[in-house]
Amino acid sequence: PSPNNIINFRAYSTVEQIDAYLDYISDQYPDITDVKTIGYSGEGRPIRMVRIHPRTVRRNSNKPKILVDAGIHAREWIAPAVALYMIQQLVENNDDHRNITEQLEWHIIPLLNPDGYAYSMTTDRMWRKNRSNTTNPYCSGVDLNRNFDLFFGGLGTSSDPCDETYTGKVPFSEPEARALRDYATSLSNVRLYLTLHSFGQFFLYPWGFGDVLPRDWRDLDKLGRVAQKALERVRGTKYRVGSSTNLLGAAAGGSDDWMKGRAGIKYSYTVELPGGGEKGFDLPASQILAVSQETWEALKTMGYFILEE
Ligand code: ING
Ligand code: ZN
Repeated sequence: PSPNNIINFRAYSTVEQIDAYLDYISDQYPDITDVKTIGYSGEGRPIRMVRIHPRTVRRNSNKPKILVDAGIHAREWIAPAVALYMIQQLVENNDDHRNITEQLEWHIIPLLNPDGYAYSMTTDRMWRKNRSNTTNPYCSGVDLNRNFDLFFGGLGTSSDPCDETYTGKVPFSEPEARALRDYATSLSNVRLYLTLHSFGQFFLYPWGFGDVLPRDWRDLDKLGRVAQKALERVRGTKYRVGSSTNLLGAAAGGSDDWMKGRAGIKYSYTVELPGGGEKGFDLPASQILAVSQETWEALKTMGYFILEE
């Protein structure tokens, strides 16, 4: 394969660069990857997914799967960067971790909210939501992480389109949330769901809708701590593990709650990557590689856990 000159993890990628990298992956590694468009954003951008699916291995459609998304929130730029790093490692460096690429299937959506991301690059660095029109002509955007339908409109949400946590009018009003829902529903045997956000250094598991825990919370806590330890080993970065309500306060309608409560994915986590810069979301680009490397160690370890379980 020709060297990849499209992403280098020394700068944050634009939507166009992310698309170009996915095109490159799909051209250069057709035997390992499927790159698919799973839906379109409100402004018509494709929402794309990379499936790591080596043809050299006996193909079994019911392999255990790991579903990862990033960039639900526009300003959390480190999240898509880490997702691209994961894709690069799984596709271009797969000798280091053959078992988890061959015996598991990874489905990675590196940029769920391309409209918001583009807007945060061109116009408003602190933009969080998507860019859809609302009932208020002065305020646009829905918080995609409040648009899922487990306890839609509950604690930690807003029905005011001018707020950062605006739910949208109805559950799944937004094409980006529907794309993720429909893609998850189309897969069988998904064992682990990870949604990459920033910031705060947490492995969060359900429930986010309120102050109760899933019946199997001990299992989620255990895998969270496995990831936490693997991450800390790299360069000492400390994460906390717990339910999102217990660690951050309730926020209903999130994707992690839906994946566990409705899609039946046992292990579902929101990963809050490290912050930096002035506002926390503007982690300097010089940190992308170090954050990606330590996070990838944790996520690989989660892969091995899923494989052995
Ligand atoms: N934080 C999450 C948010 O959507 C969260 C917190 C986690 C809410 C899990 C619900 C479930 O507000 C960020 N950084 O977006
Ligand atoms: Zn977020």
